[in-house]
Amino acid sequence: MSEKLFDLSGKIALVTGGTHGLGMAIATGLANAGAKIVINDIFPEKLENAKKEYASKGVDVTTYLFDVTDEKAVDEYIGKIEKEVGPVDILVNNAGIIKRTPLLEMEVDDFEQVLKIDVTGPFIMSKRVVKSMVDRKSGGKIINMCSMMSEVGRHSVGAYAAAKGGLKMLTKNMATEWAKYNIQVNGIGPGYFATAQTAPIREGGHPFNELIMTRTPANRWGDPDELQGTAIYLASKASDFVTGIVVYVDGGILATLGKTKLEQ
Ligand code: NAP
Ligand code: GCO
Repeated sequence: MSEKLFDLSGKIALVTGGTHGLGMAIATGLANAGAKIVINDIFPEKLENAKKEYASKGVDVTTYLFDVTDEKAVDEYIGKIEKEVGPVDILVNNAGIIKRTPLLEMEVDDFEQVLKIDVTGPFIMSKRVVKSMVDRKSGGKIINMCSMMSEVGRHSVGAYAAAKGGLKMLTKNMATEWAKYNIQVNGIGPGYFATAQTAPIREGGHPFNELIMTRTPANRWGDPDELQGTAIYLASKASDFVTGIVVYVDGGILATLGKTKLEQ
């Protein structure tokens, strides 16, 4: 009985920006739990390369080229996905960007681009996917990729923190409005994970790497595959009475003030 709780067989999962990083790890986990995977991206070559990488993991993905902030394209492509693959049961709003610039130096256009992709994108995607779920009376699952920055700030990521804080509250509002359709909306809040997005502050002896070691009780960066269990839980029957929360997968960093080098 318990294995059925986490079984995604017969479900279709759309993971935005799933060509690498956390999105690929989550999509692979959902596939291993039985889901059929669809991903999108904004660069064709990344979709081609990703298809091969997924195949090397034994995962057959269907890929689509569209921007999550382009409402017309999202409407067109969700329609295409429904025709060519099937209705979306699980949406993972993973696509996102970060710009590391102190607020006093940040251009308004850059600030707005971060919010557009990281908050408006999930809104546009969810609104379109949920419209079909409601029409089909199918219920469904929405998972928004939040962040530690949904809870705390840090120097030079003000736009991103505003976006991810907003995405946490958008998650709660989506949960509020869509529960009556049996659609659960939750967030995953990763701590610091080793991906292309964090490479600039993790590699080459960057001092931030040392900060993460002292601030994270687990004393290490997360491995993207360590998000798969939480993603499968939030995508499955096991979480049918869970909605409006953010599950932090962070090695304990949000639980503590940190430790000195002597306490490592
Ligand atoms: P990443 O390596 O930067 O990947 C982000 C993905 O989103 C890329 O595939 C990117 O495509 C895609 N994307 C960006 N803008 C898009 C748009 N307008 N439409 C469609 N796709 C778009 O990030 P990551 O480290 O894997 O993180 C994935 C998500 O988790 C992000 O939302 C990030 O904020 C969040 N997160 C990451 C960490 C971490 O430690 N890495 C921690 C907490 C939260 P291109 O590569 O083609 O631009
Ligand atoms: C940064 C990092 C973080 C991570 C993640 C932490 O510059 O601080 O990129 O923002 O991406 O969001 O949860």
